[in-house]
Amino acid sequence: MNGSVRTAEAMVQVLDEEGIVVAPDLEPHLPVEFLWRAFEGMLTVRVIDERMLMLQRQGRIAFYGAATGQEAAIVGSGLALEPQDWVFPALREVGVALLRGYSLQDLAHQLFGTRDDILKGRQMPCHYSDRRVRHVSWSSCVGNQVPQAVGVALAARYVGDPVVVMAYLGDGATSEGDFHVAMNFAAVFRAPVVFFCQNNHWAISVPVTRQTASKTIAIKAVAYGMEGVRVDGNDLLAVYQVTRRAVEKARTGGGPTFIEAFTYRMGAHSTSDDPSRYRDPEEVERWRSRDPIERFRRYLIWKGLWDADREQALVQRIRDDLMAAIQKAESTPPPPVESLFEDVYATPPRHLREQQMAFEAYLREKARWLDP
Ligand SMILES: Cc1ncc(C[n+]2csc(CCOP(=O)(O)OP(=O)(O)O)c2C)c(N)n1
Ligand SMILES: [Mg+2]
Repeated sequence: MNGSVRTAEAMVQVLDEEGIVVAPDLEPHLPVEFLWRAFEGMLTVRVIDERMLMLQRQGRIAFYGAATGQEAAIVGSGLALEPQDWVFPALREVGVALLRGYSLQDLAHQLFGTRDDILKGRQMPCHYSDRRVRHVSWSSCVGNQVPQAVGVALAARYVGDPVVVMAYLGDGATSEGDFHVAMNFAAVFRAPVVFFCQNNHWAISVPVTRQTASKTIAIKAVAYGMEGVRVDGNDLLAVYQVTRRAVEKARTGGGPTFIEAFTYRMGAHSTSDDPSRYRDPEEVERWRSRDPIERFRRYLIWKGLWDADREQALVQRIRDDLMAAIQKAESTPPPPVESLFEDVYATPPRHLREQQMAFEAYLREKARWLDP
């Protein structure tokens, strides 16, 4: 049904905070190994965040933005995609790329900006992208990716390519003009796109209550004639169900869906931020009891599928693999400076060739000066 206020206001939930199924008709009954893959995906995001925040504090990487608390929204939505689908991420969705084949080694090279970084060290740390897994580069400018995603979705439809495009965005991005342009265009032209908004309650220091006067974020979809769904973003099964449905609907010509995943940013916005300056620690404590990983673990226990040794071995393997990836990245040199001139033009124009020659002369001069 298009434009239903009810679904845009109510909250889809499969698991309660104790990990018990409260909506049996919505429980997806996934194979055991699929459930463990989801668990692994969430644990991976958590382990990476813990390690990288430490490395940033030690001065070994320049910048980091954690996704702690949002793992179910990220992994539950990522698992609903097919390999041919395209992802236009916002700030915190590298966990989606990791599910689709981006490796811990790729991630480490990106954060250290090494010679073997897919992006050749030209992006800020955390701005991951990899065409092999159809994870498009995000610009730091909030909201830019949303109309781009709609454009790609429409282009795919014109050429008859049955892909779905996933546009991730934050609650803050819903205040950008780009968001409204994209929503309108997608609904009018029934683009095969899914908008997945992680409402983590904060846009740096701006709370969601200052972001919008609407009752929910999902309800915004109604005015565009689009289905809006609000889901408990810390409930992996609910996120998976809702996203899977939206992806299938988009793929079969049913048009776009807007999903609001109700979640919480447990940590700082990024390593450049200090949330103690603007938010109440009690709020953070209240959300701690809704930890998405703990909730999913409880579900596995309740189902009789959890295994303490298996989880411990899994976490150990993720930690070991990550440590090995970090060590390799740290011992890999940065990209050669000459590579600065590559990749913009197939045939570099004269002014760029002149700059390149001047730069190379400067490097020769510097080398002579340092080693006469
Ligand atoms: C156009 C623009 N305005 C402001 C900023 C500064 N900025 C970076 S992230 C951010 C908040 C984004 O909040 P949200 O969309 O909720 O995503 P979250 O960080 O919570 O995941 C802001 C204001 C920016 N990068 N681009
Ligand atoms: Mg936010």
